[in-house]
Parts: sequence; structure tokens; C-alpha cells
Amino acid sequence: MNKGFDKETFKRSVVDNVKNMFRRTIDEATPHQVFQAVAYAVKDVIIDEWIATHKEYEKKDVKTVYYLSMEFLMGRALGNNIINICARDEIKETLDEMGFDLDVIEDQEPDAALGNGGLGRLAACFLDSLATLGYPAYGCGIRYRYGMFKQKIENGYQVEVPDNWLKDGNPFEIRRPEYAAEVKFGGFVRIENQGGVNHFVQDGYQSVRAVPYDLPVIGYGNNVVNTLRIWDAEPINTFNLDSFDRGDYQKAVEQENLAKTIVEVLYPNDNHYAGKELRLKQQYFFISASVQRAVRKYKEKHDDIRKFYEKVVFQLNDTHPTVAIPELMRILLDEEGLTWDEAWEVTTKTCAYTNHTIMSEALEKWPIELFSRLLPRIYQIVEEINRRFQNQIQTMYPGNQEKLRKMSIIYDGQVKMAYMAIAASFSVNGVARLHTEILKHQELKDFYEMMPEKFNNKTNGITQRRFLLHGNPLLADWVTSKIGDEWITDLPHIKKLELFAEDEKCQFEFMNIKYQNKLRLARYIKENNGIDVDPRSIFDVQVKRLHEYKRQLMNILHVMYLYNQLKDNPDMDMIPRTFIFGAKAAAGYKRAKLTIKLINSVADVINNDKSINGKIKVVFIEDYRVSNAELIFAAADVSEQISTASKEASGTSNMKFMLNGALTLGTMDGANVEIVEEVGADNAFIFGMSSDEVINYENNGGYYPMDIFNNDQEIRRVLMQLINGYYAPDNPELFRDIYNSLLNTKSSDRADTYFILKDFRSYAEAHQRVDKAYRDQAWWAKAAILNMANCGKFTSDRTIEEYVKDIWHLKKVTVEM
Ligand code: CRA
Repeated sequence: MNKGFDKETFKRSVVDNVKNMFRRTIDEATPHQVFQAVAYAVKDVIIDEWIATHKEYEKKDVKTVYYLSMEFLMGRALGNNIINICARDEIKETLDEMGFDLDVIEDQEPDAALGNGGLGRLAACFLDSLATLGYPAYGCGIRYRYGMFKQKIENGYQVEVPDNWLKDGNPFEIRRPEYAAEVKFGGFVRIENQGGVNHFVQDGYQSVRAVPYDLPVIGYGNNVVNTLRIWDAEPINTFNLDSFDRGDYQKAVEQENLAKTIVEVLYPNDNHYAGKELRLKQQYFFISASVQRAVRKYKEKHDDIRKFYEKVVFQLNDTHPTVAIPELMRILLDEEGLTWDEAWEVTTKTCAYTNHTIMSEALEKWPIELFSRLLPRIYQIVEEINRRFQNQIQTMYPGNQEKLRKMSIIYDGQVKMAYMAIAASFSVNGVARLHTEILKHQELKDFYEMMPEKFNNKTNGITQRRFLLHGNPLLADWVTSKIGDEWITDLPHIKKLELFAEDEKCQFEFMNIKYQNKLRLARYIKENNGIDVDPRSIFDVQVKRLHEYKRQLMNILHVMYLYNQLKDNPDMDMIPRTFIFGAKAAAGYKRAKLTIKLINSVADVINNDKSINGKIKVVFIEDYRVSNAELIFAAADVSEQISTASKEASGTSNMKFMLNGALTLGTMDGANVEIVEEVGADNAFIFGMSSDEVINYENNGGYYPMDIFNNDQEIRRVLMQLINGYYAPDNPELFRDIYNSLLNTKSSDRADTYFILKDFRSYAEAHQRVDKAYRDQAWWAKAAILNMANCGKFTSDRTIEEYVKDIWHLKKVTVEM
């Protein structure tokens, strides 16, 4: 309950907003206009708290974390903001009285999709937790004109449609031109001797004006409002006669273009580095602006820049923001006049790095040519960082040339961003226990041996406010009715649900709520995909970015296998199953896109085959994103977390499913390991090779999938259906590439790199356990309730508290209103 909330004031605010913004009366307004009016009314409610929070931060002179990230996958703001100001019921009622349905109003808002997948959504969950826990924090990112593309499915294929999310404006953002900063690219470095001191001056450059837009990040029920600051690029001086006069016409045009292109679009790659020049520009653009601003803000209150780290910590969200290291060095050396050693001390006490993947294709390595051309002064500094780092290696390992070569930041014509991040950060963390162990003992072994004190684990988490309280109101209310509402800000309280796990009435209530949520999703699927699904079937769900290592292919091959069994034996005893997929493929990732086509082709055949009595349905949900994810998690029975062990650093959808009472069908990978540890292996369906086994095979050149093909008839039959036109009668060769990827040793990659055939039998057997288990509804309900009861560890509130305690050392602030 929000005590300060006044219905009449709110109504008036909405009506006035419609009038002022659209010159319409409230009954003439479109739903979208009502959405905007309501959003502005909510902003009215929080604006004083936003101001008060920052006043409090200034008064207390707090230490602040800057979470530097190329991605913030925020999703919709309105519903979440209403929840966090604790006015959901009041606003719902108020709108009801005005003749509007809050759910419909919320549906008008486009997702803020400034991110790809897990990494971007993690950043968003962290912001929610930071505000809720009352920690001073800025999210710093880019105000992309176009976010993650919208996915349309046409004839079974993914088609990318631009996401023009800002076309109707963004009611929550505020432009802050007073904090604009200039960011320089290219040109050359000149040394100027002034009074015996050398100064480095960048000349002949192009520059853009970085202008921040602030978005409120509202803490739950605590008056704290933090800021997500996203930077827009504007031309430094719009075209003027001056430039004509000085013959700078060309430069003025170029600068205008640079400003336009730099923030144009989010690169749609998840876990994959493409090495595009524009991407490096984006990185330096938002980092330079954020670091400049942080330094300036610090200097407003403090005069000793050598103590910068006492008030500021930069968390680098993967290597994407790593230029923050040389950029901070540049400012300290060239603008603040510190010596190298002084500047290095400040920088290395300010920066901390999170690694999110061991996938080698994700490692950022910039060609020297590109890097030094675009950022000439920054490159000089990187060279010096590397020179000194090499000295350090040599001191520690005298004469060890191999170490030097392997650990060098600059090597083979490339700048290795991860190595720079490790060398210059005081903390290096992985995102789940297994992942951190693999970093320490495999991928980053040399670095761990050299500086073990830097390495630590911070297992990821998710916010229960969005993914249960907002996304699943029926279940949220049910939990609260059983154990009170402390879980909203203290998730481990949910453990108390254990008391109800064996209670028949509670089991029944839980299953009934799940059923209601399945009905809700079935309606969504009908409206958006035109497919009828049976809400009584098992909803078996895999939603995440499409990637080979995540093995959506194994899932659909298993569906093909099951379908074969049903065709042979239509009376086969099985609980009807709805296999639900949702996944975007990076626009240039051919095999991933073909996998989407395969899923849709299989869906076409199976969904239209009357002979199997609807025992299997396959649904590909178009345009998987934060807003429909909330509906999907709420409705899931089975959570597919089937990555090749060792490849998924953490995963976070696994946690969202668990929170909503779905059972995990998964490998011992990423955070699945810890999920199983919390809930017990009996309440999950675990299968497949361990990460040690996988790594072992990899170190020994893989395995022979042909052996499986030759010896397992059923698997062979499925594979043959990829190339005999069974699912593509008009083009039997359509799925040849997928077939080859699994079997062909001629291709340059190893065949079946992700051990799909190797794990297949174990996966199929786990599916049988699911089928068997679901028959016992009491058991299933109990296991589902136990999953919820044991998900306390996976709140991002816990993750943030660990970052604060071990890395950031922030103090909590309270805001009185
Ligand atoms: N793709 C990992 O693959 C992890 C998230 C957040 C990822 C996930 O397993 O849950 O990060 N890695 O830590 C990544 O983006 C660049 O690396 C991801 O989202």
C-alpha cells in the first residue's frame, strides 16, 4: 500500500496529461495516449523522491558504483514502476473507475530492449536490486535509437524488423544537456612542451557531443530512486557558415554523420564478437562520456583526485567497457597531471571486471591498426600498460617466454581486452561457481596463478519483483497469503513455503494457479501464433537466445524422435506435451536461423497431424522478449536448461523458471549446479555429461558421432529425416547444414561440437522421467513448491549484497519523504 497515493489527484493528473499532450479529452484518447498520460502521472509521483535520493547522496558524500554496460535489457517500465511505488492496487482501481484496464494500458508500452539476452537482463535486475537495497548506483549505457530487433516469423523463417522503440517518445526519460561531454575520435597525438612538461594533445580528430538521458530506477517501497543514464550522440556544432568559410564543410558533414551512426543500433550478437569498427566507437563513446562525468562530479566536491577510488567504483560488465581503463588513465595523466604510478594506483583501485563467458568466439580482440587509428592516445596508454605488465610477468617468471606470449595484452597484432581488464582491475569475477572454477583452472589459469587474490565468484541472480510479483500476480498473491510478503524484499523467506509442500490443499491451489497461467499463455499463443494448445498438457519450455551451445537443436531432435515413436505406436501412453520455444538468432548467424526454420517446420508437420491425437504440440513464440517472458515463466511446468556442460556461464532463465515453480530439466552447467544443490537432485531432472567429461573430450580432439549414428537406429532415423525431405518436402537439402554439423568430419569444425548426439539418449531418458513424474500430480506439485521454496539464493538482491561486501564497499542510504 502506498500511503501518500491519492486517487483523485492521480485521476486529474491523467486527464490533464491527455489534454496537454494530445489536445484530447480522456474519452477521445487512444489506449496508447492513455498509457503515456498514466506514465507521466507516475513520473509525477516519483520525481520528488528522485530528487531527494540524489540530495541525500550528496549530503552523505556517498561512494557510488557505476555499472558500465553496453546493454540494459529493461523491458517495460510502467508496470514495474507502479509495483515498486507499491501502488499497484490503487492505480488499478483508479483506472478501473476511469474505465481503463491497467493490463491493456501496460501492453501499450514498447519494451526497452537495449540488450541481447542474459548479460543485458542481468544489468537490469542489478539496477532493481541496487535501488531496492538503497545503494548509490548509476547504470551507464547507450541510448540506442534501435534496440534489439523485433522478430517476425515468415514461412517459418526469422525476419528481423527494426525496433523503433522511441518513435512515440519515452515518458520516463529526462534529457540532461547540462552534463553533456565531448568525445574525440581519430586524428593524431602531438606532444607539446609547456614549461618543461610534456603534454599530450590530440589533434585533427572528429568529435561528438554525448548528451545523457536519465531514466528513474525505483527501489521497492523505500523512496529510493537511482538513475540509469544512457548517452545520445549529437553533432558537436551543427552545420554553420563558419565551416564553409574555413573549408571545414567536409568535416562538419562527417561529424554530423558520426553522431548519427554511433548510437543508431544495438549489435544483435549474444556471446559473439564481430569486430566491427562502429562497435568500438560505441564502446569508447559511452565510456569516455561516463568516465569524464564521474571525474567531473567527483571534483565538484573533492580536491584530491588521487582519492577518486574512495568515492567511485566502476564495474565493467564483460570486456565491452574495458576502454574505461585507459580512458581513466588518460584523464588522470593528461588532464589531471598525475604521474603514471599515481594514475595507475587510482585506476586499479577503481575498476573491477566481470567475465560472462568462456566461449572463445566472444573474446574481444581489436586489431591494432583499427584501435590505434580510432583511439590514438588511448592506444599509447594501452601500449604502456602492456609494457609494464610484461615487466611484471618477467619479474615473476624470469625467462618464461611462453607466459609472456600467452598473457600479453598486445599480441599478434591485436589488443586483447580481457587481459587488459584483468591486469588493471582489483577484482575479476565469474557469474556462477562452476564458471568461476573453469576460469581459474582452465581459461584464465595463468592469470589466476599470477594474481589469485583478484579472482572471486558472484553467482548471478534475478529480481523477484519483476519475475514473480509483476509477472505472476496469482502466484505472488498465493505466496503472500501463505507466508506474508517479506519475500518481496527478502527472497530467502520463501523457504517457509516448504511447510505447505505436502499439504494437499496447497498442492491443489498451486496446480490450479499454474493452470490459470497456462490458460493465459495459451490465449497469448492463440492470438500471436494462431496455434491451439491444450492447457492440460505439460508446458515444456526453452526460451533464450538461439545458440548452438544452448542446444535448441537437441530439443527439437528429441521432439522428432518422440514423434517417430508416436507414429509407430499411436496408442503410446504419454502425457500430452507442448514444446514451447522462444529465441532470437543473431541476424548473421546462419545455422541458428536454420534451426528456427527447422523448429517451425517440425511444428507444421506435427501440429497438423490428427493421427497423434494432439499428444505433441510444438510452438515457436515469435519475438521472445522481457514482456512476454513474464507470461511464459508463469506458465511453465518444465524448464529446459540443456546447454553443453561448461558452456553456459550461468544462465538466468533457469532461476526465473524456478521462482515460478517449474522443474528443471537440465545439465550440470552454469547455475544449474547450484539450483540442484538448493532444491535437491530429486526435485529436478538432471542428465548428460559433466563439464569435466566435456572438457576432457575437447582436450583430446572430440569424439566420433558416426559411432552413434551407426549404432543407434532411432537416432539415425531422426538424422535421416533432416535430409530426406520429411520436414521439407519441397527442398530435401534444406537442413543439410544441420545434418553436416552433427556428422560431417569433412567440415573444418569438429563434428557435433556441442555433444548433442553424445547426450541424446540421456536426454531422452530424462524426458521419460518427466512424463512419469507428471502422472503423480501430488508429487509434481510438491516438487514445484519445493523449487519455489528453495529459490531464495537466486535473488539478485543476494548477488548485489555480495558485490557490495566483497568488491564495491558501499553504504546503504535511507530516504525519508
Ligand atoms: N550470453 C552467459 O552466456 C549468463 C549471462 C549473464 C552470458 C550467460 O550464461 O547468464 O551472460 N554471457 O551473466 C555473455 O553475454 C558476453 O558474455 C550471456 O548472456
